[in-house]
Amino acid sequence: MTTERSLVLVKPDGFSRGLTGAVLARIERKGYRLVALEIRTPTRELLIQHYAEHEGKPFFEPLVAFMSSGPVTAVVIEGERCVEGFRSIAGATDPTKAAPGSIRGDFGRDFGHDVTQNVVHGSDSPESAAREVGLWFPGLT
Ligand code: D4T
Repeated sequence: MTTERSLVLVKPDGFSRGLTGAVLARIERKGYRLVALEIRTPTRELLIQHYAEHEGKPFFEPLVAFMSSGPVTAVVIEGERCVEGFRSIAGATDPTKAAPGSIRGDFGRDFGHDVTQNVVHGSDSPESAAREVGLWFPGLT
């Protein structure tokens, strides 16, 4: 068994469009458990740490500005290979390329090759997940 945890964010576009419930339903339908959940507007400081790997890239500042523009739903999920599994449920980064049936494929909108607003975030590896869960939910054991 390789039960693991992942950090999922319903980004400001998804939250403001009322898609949190639909995202959570897909997570639960897949069999993953919800371990922690909080609605909050992330600070710039948190986002700079969260997106540290992208610092210096042209989309970094717009990404941090967008992600701190309003509430997000931050969720820790748990389940067998849920890091890879949630990435699969989420679909490709670009909502136009994301497969139909995935969250981004079904809900993501195209803003002209700008993929900043793509509804959800999911950790991309178990190592990233551990780091991100620690950042967003420091008290979680
Ligand atoms: P996240 O991390 O939000 O789940 O998205 P992905 O894992 O699918 O994509 P990513 O880490 O490569 O990008 C993080 C975040 O930056 C935005 N982005 C990305 C952007 O605005 N322009 C770009 O060219 C890329 C690559 C979208 C997601």
